[in-house]
Amino acid sequence: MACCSLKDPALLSAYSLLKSVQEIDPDFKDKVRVPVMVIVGMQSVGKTSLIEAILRFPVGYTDRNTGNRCPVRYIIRFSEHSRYVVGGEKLHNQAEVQRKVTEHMKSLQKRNSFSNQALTVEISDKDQLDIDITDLPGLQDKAEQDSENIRQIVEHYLKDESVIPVAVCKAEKSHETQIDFSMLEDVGLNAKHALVVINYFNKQLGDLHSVSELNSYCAGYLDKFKRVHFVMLHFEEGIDKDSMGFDERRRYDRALIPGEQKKINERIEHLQEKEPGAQVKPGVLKALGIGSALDDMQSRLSGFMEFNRTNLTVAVKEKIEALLEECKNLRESVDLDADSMWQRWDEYMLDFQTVLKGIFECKHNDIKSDLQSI
Ligand SMILES: Nc1nc2c(ncn2[C@@H]2O[C@H](COP(=O)(O)OP(=O)(O)OP(=O)(O)O)[C@@H](O)[C@H]2O)c(=O)[nH]1
Ligand SMILES: [Mg+2]
Repeated sequence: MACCSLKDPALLSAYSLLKSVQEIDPDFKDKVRVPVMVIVGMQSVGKTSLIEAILRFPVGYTDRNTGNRCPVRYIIRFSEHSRYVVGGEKLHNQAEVQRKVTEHMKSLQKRNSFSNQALTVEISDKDQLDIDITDLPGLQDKAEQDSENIRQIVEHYLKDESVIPVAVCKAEKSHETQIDFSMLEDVGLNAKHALVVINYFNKQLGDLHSVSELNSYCAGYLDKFKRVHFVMLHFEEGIDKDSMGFDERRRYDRALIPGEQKKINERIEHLQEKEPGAQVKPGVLKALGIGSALDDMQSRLSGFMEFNRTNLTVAVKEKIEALLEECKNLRESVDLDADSMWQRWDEYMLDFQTVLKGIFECKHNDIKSDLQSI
């Protein structure tokens, strides 16, 4: 499979369309399994920050006491025309998107309810990339009062065999102490299918003293998981993103990917100075940074479409034929009714003519008899 076809925007857009059709047509759901890509992880590991890194503006509703109460599906598209829709409501700008998502979460919180039903957020803009991804509420420790409700939502998504999970975890000292991953496996995460994003990499990267240490730290994870990426979704320590206004946050989010990459490069240069001649392994280099994780996420969706091209084409063709047949039947039934309506109208007009004729004849006879009587 050619590399560029793995991130084909046409395939990614077709994927979103298929998924939306499937949501409104249960019949189609049985015919073809379109996977849903979900972001899963413990609370506050940076799931929504990953979405914000894609969007390059804030959407998150982070409430330390309650967290998200339902999944949020983000349909993100590159387009020449800006379009923002949340829960079916068309909005004017990005700030309104954040406000609507927050309002939705607050209204669930007010009713003290949780929901499996995803809030759909559609964002099209000329600086967006193509992706369709669902942000799940963060899992909590068993002692927390909402933990069971959230667990049920996450399990509901993970039990679907076709799910593509993006598991976000906080970087630990080594892959061996990465215990939050086993908590995710407890709720049904299949490590083989998961794309693992190790966030909070700043701390670990700062603690590594040489290129060899970086290579062996990452190699531990790369051996354990099939697809893993090391990212810093908050690359500048000491900055309080949560207290920023919308515009300031957007500036931060826009600078995030290049800023993070710059920081990674500077750190590698520093480690190389300490260990002259040492090279970061290509597999490790490829796994560093938010950009590499986003590439991989897009490739998974595009790859699904490419791999299932034949099945999908057959299913879509069958669906189109079934819809055309339905259309034909509908048209015929309308035509039939129209015919019978015309026939009734003709009969009515004939009756009307007969009545008129009768009246006229009556009148005529009356006049005739009147004349005769003169
Ligand atoms: N220091 C540091 N903070 C981070 C990092 N990633 C995210 N944060 C911060 O952690 C907090 C939670 O981040 P979110 O992205 O909302 O986490 P989440 O996983 O979506 O949280 P829930 O939806 O509540 O489970 C925010 O204040 C982020 O700014 C990181 O890599 N380093
Ligand atoms: Mg979140």
